[in-house]
Amino acid sequence: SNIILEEFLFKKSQQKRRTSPCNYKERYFILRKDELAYYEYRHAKKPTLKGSIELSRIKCVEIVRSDVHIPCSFKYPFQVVHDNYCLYVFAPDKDTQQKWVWALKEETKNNNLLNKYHPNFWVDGRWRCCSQTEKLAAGCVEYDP
Ligand code: 4IP
Repeated sequence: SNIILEEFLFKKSQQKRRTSPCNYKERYFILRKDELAYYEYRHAKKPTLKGSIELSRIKCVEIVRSDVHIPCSFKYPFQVVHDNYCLYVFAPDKDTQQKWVWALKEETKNNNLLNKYHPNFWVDGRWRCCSQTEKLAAGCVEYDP
C-alpha cells in the first residue's frame, strides 16, 4: 500500500465560505504518496471520505504556536496551507504532531512553497500573529520547509 501515516486526529472546518460554521470534527486521516485524506468513521458503517488535499497543492505545513483555547480534546495543532485555504489539524500529543508535520514536510519539500507563513491561528477575522485582517494576507514569518 502507499500509506505513509494513518490515525484519528481532529480538524477544524476550513471555513471555505464566509458563512461556514466553525467546528471541530474527529476524522481518520490517511497520508498517502499523493494525497492527505480524511474520513468519518461511524460504528458499523463504511468510512466516508470527507475531504482530501492533493499533496502537490500544499504550500506550507507547520506547527501552530498559540495560546488560544482549543475546544477539542486534542491540543497540539498544525496547519496545512493549500490553495487559498488553511486546514488546522489537532494531534493528541507533541510526538504525534511532530511526526505528521515531519512526514508532510518531507512529502511536499519539492512543491512551490510559501516564503512566509502565519505561525498563529486565523481567528475572529484576524491573524493572531500579525493582526492582519485579510485572510489571504502574506505570511509574517519565514517558512523553513
Ligand atoms: C462542516 O460543518 C464540516 O465541519 C466540514 O468538515 C467542513 O468541511 C465544512 O466547512 C463545515 O461546514 P457541518 O458538518 O456542521 O456542516 P468535514 O468535511 O470534515 O465534515 P472542510 O472543508 O473543513 O472539510 P466548509 O467551509 O468546507 O463548508
